Amino acid sequence: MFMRIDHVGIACHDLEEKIAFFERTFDLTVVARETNEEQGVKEAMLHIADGEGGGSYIQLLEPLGPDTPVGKFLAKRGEGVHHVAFGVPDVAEAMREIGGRGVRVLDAEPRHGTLGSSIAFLHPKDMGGVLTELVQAPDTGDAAP
Ligand code: MC0
Repeated sequence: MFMRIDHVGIACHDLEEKIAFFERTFDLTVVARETNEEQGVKEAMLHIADGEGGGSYIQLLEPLGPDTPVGKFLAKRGEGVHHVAFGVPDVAEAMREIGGRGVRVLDAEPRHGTLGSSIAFLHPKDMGGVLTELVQAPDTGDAAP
């Protein structure tokens, strides 16, 4: 079901400062930036590698406000790994299968994710304490609107 690790999401207070750190320390390059109002974040994707089914990235996340998922996470836990995202061939199918195995799927339907992807989240309390995201790359099927 999981094809690869699509990205690791890292919560931060200052996106520009954290991008500069990752660029100068690891020679990574920003390949996309986006403000996602629905998810309450401003984010940047830094490319790591390409593989079968799509690339893998570090995703830096700055909250748009305190009452957002990343804003609440930062207030409670401080900066650090916010979620791990797995590439799947069909996000709707993965939601159905994983949901049928007793894991809470946080989205009723796939949502718009970065780089034109379709995404859904799994509850961290059912995933060993790790907020988990399912990602369907846009070229593997129909992306969410
Ligand atoms: C919260 N908890 C986490 C967590 N966020 N545990 C691990 N990793 C996280 N990221 C834990 C809290 O510590 C708390 O545990 C419990 O979950 C409830 O948290 P809460 O602070 O009371 O907040 P809730 O319940 O209102 O919401 C938590 C939940 C929410 C995970 C359901 O944040 C959510 O729906 N997240 C999915 C959407 C999201 O994160 N979007 C931002 C990334 P205790 O033990 O203290 O009770 S958007 C993104 O990444 C897009 C752009 C993309 O990739 O394309």
